[in-house]
Amino acid sequence: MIPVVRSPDAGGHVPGAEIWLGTRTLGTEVPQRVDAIEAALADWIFIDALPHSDEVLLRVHDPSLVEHLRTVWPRWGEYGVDRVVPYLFPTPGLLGELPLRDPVAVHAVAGRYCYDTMTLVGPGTWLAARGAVNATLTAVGLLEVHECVYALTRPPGHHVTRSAYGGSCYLNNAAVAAEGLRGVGHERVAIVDIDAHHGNGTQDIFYSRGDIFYCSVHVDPGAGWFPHYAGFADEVGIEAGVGANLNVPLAPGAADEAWLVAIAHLVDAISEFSATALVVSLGVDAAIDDPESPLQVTPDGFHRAGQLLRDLRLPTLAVQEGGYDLATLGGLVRTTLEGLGR
Ligand code: SP5
Ligand code: ZN
Repeated sequence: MIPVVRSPDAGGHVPGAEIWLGTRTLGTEVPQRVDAIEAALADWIFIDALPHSDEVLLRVHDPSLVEHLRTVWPRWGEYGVDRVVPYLFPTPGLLGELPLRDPVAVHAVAGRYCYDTMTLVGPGTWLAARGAVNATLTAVGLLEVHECVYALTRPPGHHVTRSAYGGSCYLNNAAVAAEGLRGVGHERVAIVDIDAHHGNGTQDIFYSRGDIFYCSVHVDPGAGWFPHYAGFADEVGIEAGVGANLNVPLAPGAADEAWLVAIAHLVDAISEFSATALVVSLGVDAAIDDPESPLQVTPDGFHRAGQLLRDLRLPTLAVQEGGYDLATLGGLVRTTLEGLGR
C-alpha cells in the first residue's frame, strides 16, 4: 500500500481561467482534480503534509521568485481585478543590452516571473503551491520507512524553472523532491517525467548538474505542443550535467506501444546512471481522453508504465503533475500507482 500525502490547502487554489489566444477561457487545472484523485484512492492511507521550512525550496528556486509568489496577490489587491495576469514580458528582445530592473508597478513585475498568460494567481494560490511543497517534503521523510510514497501535489510543478513560473505550475515539486532526497543522503537521484508535456522547469533547474538525472517522454514540442521552446532530443545538459538529461519526444497520436518503448528506454538510462532514488513526475495527461494532449495512452499502458518503473527497485517518490479529464483522472492515477507499488 502506497501512502498518499495530501495538503489541506490544495483546493484553495482556483485559477478561475486561462487567457488563451487573448480570450478568457475556462481552465483545465481545476480544484476538482484533487477530489477526483482522492475519491479514486479513498481506501488508501492518507497523511496530511507537515510544515517544512524554505530551505530545500530555496535550493531549487531563485529567492526572488519565491518572494514574488508569496507577495504578488496582496500587492495586486489594490486593482480590484480578481486574478494576477501579466501583460508585459521583459524578454531579451525588449531588454537588449539593458539591465533587468525591478519595476515599481506590480503589473509590470508580473511578467518578469511568469512566462505565459495561462497561469493565473488568485487569493489561495500561494498557500496551495507552498502546501504542495510541504506534501513533497513530507513524502521525502516517509521514504525512509516506505519503498514508495505518493504526494498528491496540486498545483503541479514541472514547468517552473529556477526563476519563472508557468504552464499551470507555481513551485517545482519534483525538483524539491529530488533536492530533498539529495539532502537526506542520496548521492544520485533520477527524475522520470511521464506527463504528456515536457518538464521544462525541472530540466532547467538541473541542466548543469551531474548528480540529478532528468528524463522525460512527452509530445514533441517541435510538432506544435507546449512548452514549444524546450523538450527536444538534442537537449542533453551542459557542463557537469552533460549526459544527465534525456528527452524522448513522441509524435502526436502516439499510443501505448511507442510510449512504453520510450519509458523502457528511460528505465535503461536510469539504471545506467546508477540512481539510488527515483522521483516520478506523474502526469496522466498522455491519456487517450485527456483534453490537453494528443497522446493516446490507455489505462493498461499507465499500469504497465508503473510496472516498468517499479522494476528499477529504487525508493520511489511520485508527485502529481497534469491530468485533466475529470472522469478518468482518478482511475489513471490509481492504476499507475498500483503498477508502481510493491
Ligand atoms: C502540468 C501540465 O500538464 N501543464 C500543462 C500546461 C499546458 N497547457 C497548454 C495549454 C494550451 C491551451 N489549451 C487549450 C485550452 C483551451 N481552453
Ligand atoms: Zn502536462
